[in-house]
Amino acid sequence: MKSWFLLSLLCFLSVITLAQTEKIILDTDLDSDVDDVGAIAMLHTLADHERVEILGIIVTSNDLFAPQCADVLNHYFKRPTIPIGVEKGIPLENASKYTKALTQAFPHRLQNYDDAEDAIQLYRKLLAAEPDSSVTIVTIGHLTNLRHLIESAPDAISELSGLELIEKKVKLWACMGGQFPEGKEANFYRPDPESTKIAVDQWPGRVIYSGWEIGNNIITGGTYLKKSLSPASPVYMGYERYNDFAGRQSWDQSILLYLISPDSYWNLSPSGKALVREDGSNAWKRDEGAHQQYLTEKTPPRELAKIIDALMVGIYRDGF
Ligand SMILES: [Ca+2]
Repeated sequence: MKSWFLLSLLCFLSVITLAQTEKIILDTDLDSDVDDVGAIAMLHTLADHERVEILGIIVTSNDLFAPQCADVLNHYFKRPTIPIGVEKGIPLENASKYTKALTQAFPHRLQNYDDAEDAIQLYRKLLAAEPDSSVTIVTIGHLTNLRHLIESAPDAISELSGLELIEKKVKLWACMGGQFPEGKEANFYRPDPESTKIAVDQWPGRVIYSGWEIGNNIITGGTYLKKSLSPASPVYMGYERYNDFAGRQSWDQSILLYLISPDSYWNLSPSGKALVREDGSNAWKRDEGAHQQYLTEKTPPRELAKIIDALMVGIYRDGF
């Protein structure tokens, strides 16, 4: 009995010791699809259990209510001071099924799109303040703001260029985007394939891609979510407005699950580099000296869906 107890204690302690708190900047196109809402809900569950620290949220979207909607989610999950950045000076619209409704229904700090910070300044400020090689940038949308970070010049925030800041501060770019080993996926081709090509070609460090094929078979946000969430939750309202809990692919949540448990649920491709064409489609070139890899399937998608659904409703198990 005693040895069983000691063994259990050792296993528990090893899980605690191994679990790192990942410093994350999330770059999201919180507008057209609802998996961004699911990913942000999941991120807050992980923050509740100190698996991640959310440094900031970059909203890469032309949706008039997207930054306020991110702010709504941060307020609901009791992190109302998370800084939010947007691309300034762009034409705005509201085509989202849920951003306006959430903004009107729930408390938030930002009253207008332009109350959010400038995305490039925020990216630079957040990176400059962190220790070397400590930040993971997670992109779950298109790459316009990331491209602008790469191309940013030294300024009052940092004497380093954007590329130098990335080299010094970022340990990983975790990217939901592309289709592997070859294909055409929306984050890469719509609406800004030029920025995709620049970001992928010029990125100086390690990249892990979760391609379209990974999240496409993982269906979450259905009946389980409806039963498990309070109707007073903005996550509930988001999924209700989007497709009334008919279930949705989990492209954006998948890269987060990989991040907190990199050895568990997927295999990694051999090292190489994504080759982005002008139309945003991509291929793959194997290269042992390169620092990019993409996820390949290992765990049945139905199992992954259960884990992601649980994390989206706030349930966390040790050992993820
Ligand atoms: Ca997205």
